[in-house]
Amino acid sequence: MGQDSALTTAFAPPADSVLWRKDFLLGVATAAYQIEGATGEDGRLPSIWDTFSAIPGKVLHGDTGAVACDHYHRWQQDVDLIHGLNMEAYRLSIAWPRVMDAAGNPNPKGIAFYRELLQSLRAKGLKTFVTLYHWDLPQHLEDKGGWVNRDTAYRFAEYADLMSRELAGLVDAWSTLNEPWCSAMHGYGTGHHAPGKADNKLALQAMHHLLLGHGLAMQVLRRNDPASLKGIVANIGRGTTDGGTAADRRAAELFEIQQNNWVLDPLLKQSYPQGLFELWPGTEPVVEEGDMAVIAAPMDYLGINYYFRTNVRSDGAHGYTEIPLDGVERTQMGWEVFPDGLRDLLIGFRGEYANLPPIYITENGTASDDAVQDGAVNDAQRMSFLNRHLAAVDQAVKAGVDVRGYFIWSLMDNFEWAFGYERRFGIVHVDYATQKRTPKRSAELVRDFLAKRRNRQD
Ligand code: IFM
Repeated sequence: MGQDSALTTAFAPPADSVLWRKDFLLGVATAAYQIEGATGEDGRLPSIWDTFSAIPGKVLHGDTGAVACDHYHRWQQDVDLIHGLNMEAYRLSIAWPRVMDAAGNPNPKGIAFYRELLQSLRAKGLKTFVTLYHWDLPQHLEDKGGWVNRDTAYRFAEYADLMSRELAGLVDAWSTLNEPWCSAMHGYGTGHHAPGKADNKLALQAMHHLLLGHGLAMQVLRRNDPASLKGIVANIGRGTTDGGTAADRRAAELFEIQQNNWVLDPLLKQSYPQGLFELWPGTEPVVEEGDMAVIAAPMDYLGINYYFRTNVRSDGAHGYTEIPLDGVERTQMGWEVFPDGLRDLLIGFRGEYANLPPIYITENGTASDDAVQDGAVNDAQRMSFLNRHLAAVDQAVKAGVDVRGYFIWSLMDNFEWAFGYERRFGIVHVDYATQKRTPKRSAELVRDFLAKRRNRQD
């Protein structure tokens, strides 16, 4: 497995690590559909993930989010859990289909759920990072074309308007979208995610409307909740090649262009990267006058989610093909553990984007096949993973990148989309038969570090 065993049993950052700085925020993250369950309660409407996961063969073992971690009913216990782990911040998402009906009217019961949750987090001194869209589009909007339909961007801004009027003052940082790359590419390009369409041209149009929705939402968030931070969360990936030709090197560049620049260039440079259309000719989206300026509205922060590296070579035409490397450490997802990628991408973005906002690492973590044994879960591989990625963040900070916090994905094991419940990303184990939560060893180690940091005199 190639683990660094010296790092697996402890969480002890060096004295000069940014992790010791009390203003470097440490927290945990989740998302509504992955933990809440209660998909038919209190007026919640169906989402695209309810529809998609009900189709045989779309999700491993036929799992759905109908119950998930039953967080909708157990949220008080979960807030205590987060607080008990000494976390300083909690990143969650709001389920759009829970808070608005199909005519755009508020659903008071759904809104009350999030208001009470946020009030309770605030009462415990936790900072709240709230994502408006973590993939659970109301099905009635997908029925009208979903993100391929420009109108969805305007509906999203209405939803952002409602939420920021209702919840103003309870949110420290709003994020409009989580990982638009996944919504566009997996939702409309590969079809691996809801709504399951598979056409790159649709994916590019969906991305444009997602980003337009982001820009429109930024305007209403600024108006309704001026004191909060506002931004977006992008998933980034490292692309490298073990091939020796110029075409292989260009393939690695193209990989990163579609993975990173497709999202970051419109936000920070007001344009789509040309390499995207070299890779996928004929997929240029319809862009109306003024859209790019709306999309590129200044942000208070950029959320970065990082998980792995992809090795590619030229496909012999104008694209890349993935060539998995042998002998590297991989997670339960099959993803390569590659902390240097996070450091190198952060440093690269700092050079590439003059207007790069302050960064929060809004997700980083690993899945492992964890089981409770004698009441405990020894997830040594996870602690090693977290240690090495936090060290990579520290290196980026020392190189001048303005990173202000880090959220572990995830608080607890949950519905891992097309992989259902088999893949376990939590620092807290969930027994889905009983809903018992058991903090894993990594959770205990982070908890103890946070207590030490809090009590340190400096
Ligand atoms: O579980 C997901 C999350 O919803 C979005 N980012 C990646 C995680 C792990 O796949």
